[in-house]
Amino acid sequence: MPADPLSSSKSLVRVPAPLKKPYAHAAAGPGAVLSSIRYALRTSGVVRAVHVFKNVNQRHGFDCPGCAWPDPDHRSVAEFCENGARAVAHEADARRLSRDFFAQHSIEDLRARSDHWLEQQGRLTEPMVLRAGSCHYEPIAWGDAFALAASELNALGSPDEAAFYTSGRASNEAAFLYQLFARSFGTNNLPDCSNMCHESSGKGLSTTIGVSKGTVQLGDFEQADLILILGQNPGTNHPRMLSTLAAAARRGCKIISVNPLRERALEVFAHPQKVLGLLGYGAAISSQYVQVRINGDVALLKGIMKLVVEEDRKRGGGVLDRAFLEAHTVGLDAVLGSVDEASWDEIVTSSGVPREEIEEIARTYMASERVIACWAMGITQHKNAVGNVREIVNLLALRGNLGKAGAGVCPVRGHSNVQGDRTMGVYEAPSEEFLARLDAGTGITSPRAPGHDVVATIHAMEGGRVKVFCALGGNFVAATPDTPRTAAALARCALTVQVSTKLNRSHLETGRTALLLPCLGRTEADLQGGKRQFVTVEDSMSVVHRSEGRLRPAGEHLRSEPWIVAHLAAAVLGARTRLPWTSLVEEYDRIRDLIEESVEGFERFNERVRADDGFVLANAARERTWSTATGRVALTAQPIPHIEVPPGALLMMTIRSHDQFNTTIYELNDRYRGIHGERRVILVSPEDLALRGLEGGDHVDVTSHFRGAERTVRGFRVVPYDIPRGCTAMYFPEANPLVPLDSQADESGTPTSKSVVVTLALAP
Ligand SMILES: Nc1nc2c(c(=O)[nH]1)N[C@H]1C(S)=C(S)[C@@H](COP(=O)(O)OP(=O)(O)OC[C@H]3O[C@@H](n4cnc5c(=O)[nH]c(N)nc54)[C@H](O)[C@@H]3O)O[C@H]1N2
Ligand SMILES: Nc1nc2c(c(=O)[nH]1)N[C@H]1C(S)=C(S)[C@@H](COP(=O)(O)OP(=O)(O)OC[C@H]3O[C@@H](n4cnc5c(=O)[nH]c(N)nc54)[C@H](O)[C@@H]3O)O[C@H]1N2
Ligand SMILES: [Mo]
Repeated sequence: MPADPLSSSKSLVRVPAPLKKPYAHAAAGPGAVLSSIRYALRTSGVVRAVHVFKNVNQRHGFDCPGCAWPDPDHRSVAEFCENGARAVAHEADARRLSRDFFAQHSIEDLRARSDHWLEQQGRLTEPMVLRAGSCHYEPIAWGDAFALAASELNALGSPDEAAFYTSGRASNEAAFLYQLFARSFGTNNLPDCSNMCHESSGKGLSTTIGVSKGTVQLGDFEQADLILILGQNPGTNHPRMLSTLAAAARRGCKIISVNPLRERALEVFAHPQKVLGLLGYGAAISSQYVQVRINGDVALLKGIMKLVVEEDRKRGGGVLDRAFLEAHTVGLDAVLGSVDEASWDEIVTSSGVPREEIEEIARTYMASERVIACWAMGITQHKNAVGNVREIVNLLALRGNLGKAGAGVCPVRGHSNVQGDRTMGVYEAPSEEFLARLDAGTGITSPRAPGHDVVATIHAMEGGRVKVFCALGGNFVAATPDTPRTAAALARCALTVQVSTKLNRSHLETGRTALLLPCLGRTEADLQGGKRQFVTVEDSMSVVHRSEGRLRPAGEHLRSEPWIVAHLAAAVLGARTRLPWTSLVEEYDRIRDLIEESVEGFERFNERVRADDGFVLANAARERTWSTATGRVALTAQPIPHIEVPPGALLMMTIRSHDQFNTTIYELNDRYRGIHGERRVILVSPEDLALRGLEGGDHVDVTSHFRGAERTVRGFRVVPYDIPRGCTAMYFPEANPLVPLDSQADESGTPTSKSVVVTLALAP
């Protein structure tokens, strides 16, 4: 196999040549596969690696923990991508973290290490405790760990002084038990990673089309005439989506990408499976690439709508889908008003996209009968993020692109089961309908007062109102905004509990006492009562299916997430609960039976999920039934947002590199962007650099500005990059100390990680 020329580069920061001509090497090509195989061999060893790759996303294998993109009905032998392979290899790590490791390394010592180093130390193998005043974690027996948690939780003045965080990798079974435990304990404090991710999509969609999820299925991508990709970088974050896009492009479907960066994998792409057959070839993905300004999406969408409406008027109808609009929507006049009001000056200045380019998009949109809009974090992490989503709905509705084959909305989820966790009730603001059904099915009496989301939890810890913090996976302190502030908030807790597979920053920024509870990962066989169990997950398109690990667990003391949650619940609730917690986890069918009784849409759960491809949850909006207040799609007038960026300042977005999964850093490279060996970088346009007298490779201190407060990170290297003037990008999580905790999206509360106002100064 030919080596990938970019990944073999040894230079520290490879500054990419101006991207005037198309990137010559196909993304996800030979280098992609080679690099994940190399990574797997290094971390897992040959036998384990082969075993792992054979079972990813197969019907009787485990669900890839990489992302939430669905599996096609016709799976190829290896239905995974480079990054999925890497996520899997990272979990199947042959290295072990023993009690000796913790005896050798104090908390202070570990704090001084990089996140990359921490995750590279191997799998956690036994429960550990950090006792008040101690500098080292020490082993603790499972039973003693639960007793300790129980005594701290039961000593609280109120159940609302505890918060239970979930990261989106937890299975449906684990998530269901977890929220059941929190609500049995007496609180809705169930913050989750969704609060920082697609919360804005959920809010925007539930209030417009009446469901909080996407409406399309994989089959719709085979019928669409146009796919819009807004604020999403699938080449890196959802590589298997590229297969779907490439297939669509090959049959003539238009694909328009809207992004401040020219993400190479969206421009050119080669199919990794073809590469395995030594056939590597590339195909143009995007028919049009629109380099919008950060947060210029509403202006751009407004411009497209303006042209669509004008054309309809010019032709005397036939462009707008009047039949759909009259039968299915309310609020059209308000939308038309906002479209008429917007001036071209404002549209072009705010979007940063020339009028001719917007005209080209509008022509393609009007020539397409079936349009899908996909989006991710570039849309959801802004102050006006919910408005962004509503404007996407407006655009689609104008031509009836909702609830019909080959058309609809597709918020592309991040974590592999983040959507399922919500379906299972991991949500701080559940509806009365959900709670009533849960209570009827389980016999508990759920609290009704809404709980804290992620940002509110941090505030409550700061204020001493939350004293016990428990996390089912994730890396709370690194993933949340304002890192030092969040760390200080956690330090005020009496107890922090982390259920984890690998060491991370959140194990080091703890409460007075801390528990580290090691769990099985997706890839590992989960034996209960001598019988191998499977769990279930829900993908981005509402398909619920099985996931069953095969590997020998990384250690004999590891327990499954459902087991840990159930035993914690039994210890904490004692005689206060009538639920048979420990018996539920002896046979997971029993958990699923309880889910069937307690959650809408899970009739005959155990039977249906045993079908080869699982089953699809009903989605009313797909059938043009709108569960909104009016029973119709709510069209809304969205103002073009204006973020105040003072002269000299830049608008900064935090983005993911190729070699990371959220806070887990696999390697220090970002191959498709040509950045190697360094993550503490800031991407700036050559014009903005020249204005500031800066050059590529310079070290700068970056300061964010919000409501008069300043936050600074030091010594980031400047990379000249093809990015609109006035815009800049840095990596998540290195840039999180710059993201102000109180800068949140309206309605959804999502931290505005894609619009941070910053200034640069040459580092002394
Ligand atoms: N390998 C890998 N896969 C992952 C993850 C990972 O870290 N690594 N994370 C998972 C998770 S939890 C999630 S949520 C998804 C995230 O998937 P993405 O949303 O694709 O991830 P980000 O890197 O945050 O990318 C945001 C993209 O939006 C663009 N963007 C930023 N601001 C704007 C804007 O204002 N307008 C527009 N139009 N574009 C904008 C950025 O340039 C970037 O291309 O990926 C999931 N999959
Ligand atoms: N600035 C900025 N901040 C962001 C974002 C951004 O774009 N910019 N994105 C946000 C988004 S979209 C998200 S989803 C959040 C992510 O926030 P989180 O979900 O909290 O973070 P992750 O990095 O995905 O969590 C990684 C940790 O999960 C643990 N883990 C891995 N597998 C398992 C498992 O099977 N079980 C258990 N129990 N633990 C496991 C490992 O210990 C690992 O260290 O971050 C958000 N933060
Ligand atoms: Mo996410």
